[in-house]
Amino acid sequence: MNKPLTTAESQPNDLSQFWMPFTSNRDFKAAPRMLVSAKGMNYKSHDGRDILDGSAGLWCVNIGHGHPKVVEAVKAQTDTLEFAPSFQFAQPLAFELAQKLSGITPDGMDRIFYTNSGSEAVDTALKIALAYHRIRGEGTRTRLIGRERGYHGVGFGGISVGGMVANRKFFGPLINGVDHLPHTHNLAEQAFTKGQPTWGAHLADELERMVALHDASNIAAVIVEPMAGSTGVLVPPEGYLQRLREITAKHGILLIFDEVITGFGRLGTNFAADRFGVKPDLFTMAKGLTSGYVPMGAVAADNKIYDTFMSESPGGIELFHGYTYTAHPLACAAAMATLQVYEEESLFQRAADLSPHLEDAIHSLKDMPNVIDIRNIGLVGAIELAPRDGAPGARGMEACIKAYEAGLMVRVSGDVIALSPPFIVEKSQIDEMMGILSEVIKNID
Ligand code: PXG
Ligand code: PLP
Repeated sequence: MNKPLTTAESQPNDLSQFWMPFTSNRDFKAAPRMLVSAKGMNYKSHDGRDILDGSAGLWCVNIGHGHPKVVEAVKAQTDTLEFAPSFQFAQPLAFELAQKLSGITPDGMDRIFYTNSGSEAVDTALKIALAYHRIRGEGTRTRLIGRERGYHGVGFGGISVGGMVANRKFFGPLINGVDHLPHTHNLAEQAFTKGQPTWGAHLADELERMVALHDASNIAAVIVEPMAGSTGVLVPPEGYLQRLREITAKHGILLIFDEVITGFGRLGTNFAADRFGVKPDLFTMAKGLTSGYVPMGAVAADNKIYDTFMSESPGGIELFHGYTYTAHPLACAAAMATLQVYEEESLFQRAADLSPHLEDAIHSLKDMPNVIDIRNIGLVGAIELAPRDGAPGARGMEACIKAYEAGLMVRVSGDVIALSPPFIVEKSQIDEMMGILSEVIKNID
């Protein structure tokens, strides 16, 4: 029987129905942190306070909140065409956006497959890799290689190649035939490095061991985040990504960069591929694509991959994959307007220009209590706190809550505090963030 819209069990202010993601529901619902509006660099909390956005929402709101150009574009699109199917039909913005995107993707990576999130983009990239090898007659290439401490979203593909234990351990055997490269984080060798660590490129050579073990003819793809974000900001060692590129190319293995966080200016360039001068075969994007105003993700593929599907598949549908909301008109409108804002306000350059200031400011917290590492690249910074005995993550979570109470939103992963502000941030606001964080860190034991 249909329930009426209001029932006895849904009272105003009843928080029990929304099962919150990646959150302690019990702790949150006992002491909620509710955000009710946002503009520019600030959220407004339910108790009327301004909360400085140190994390661009969840690493996505690169242009800042409530930008009128994107807001207007989405409103206008709603009036014109709110939905159109992308299976066997299409709407023009999908093509216009792909064309615009191809103007900023690395040369020869001009083919765009849309999804609705980063997780879907990861699944899509892995499926394209498998299908690509099969369609060109190398269907034995099925093995996927991820990396320890990798985060590739929460789909079964993403958690299989991902390497965050808590995200994997409850979910059975996952997908078959996956190996993991070692992660590149090593405090003894790298603590308090500014920018890229010099130690660690040799860890890419582990891929040669995997090739020796399995044979290249069985390996489809390697997927890594160029800079690992979710797992606590792991900056790639100098030469590491170049080495992965050399080894994958040598053995005919596709290299997939997961640029869900690093894409769209976060490292001061269009993509991390540009920053590090390494071109993958496929890469994912999401978050900054629409600055989070409407959900959207995408995969960019090397033209040769798309061309192979067009020339080698027998006719009819070339790739049996897609989402109801692939190329959703509102998402396309948000992305078009967001890309325009990036361009008009030179925001990627602004992120690059602010990077030295963030670096100096964050490294000034070096001698605070319990701080065991500080790292940074582009407009990303991280402060790693020592874990409490027997309670890893507790100190980090306390820092997150205390910062919020003091008017600053940060992301915490375990005991790592991550900062990734919108690119419109002012230097004075970066300083304000450090002021709050230093008080917070001083006041937790
Ligand atoms: N790949 C990477 C590299 C990501 O960072 C995803 C895939 C999944 O995207 P979706 O849109 O499905 O969430 C991500 C997402 C954090 C944090 O605080 C990071 C993400 C999401 C939420 C929180 O580190 N990254
Ligand atoms: N489940 C059912 C029963 C469906 O009909 C569909 C789509 O038609 C899906 C899942 C997939 O949904 P989406 O295309 O939004 O990913």
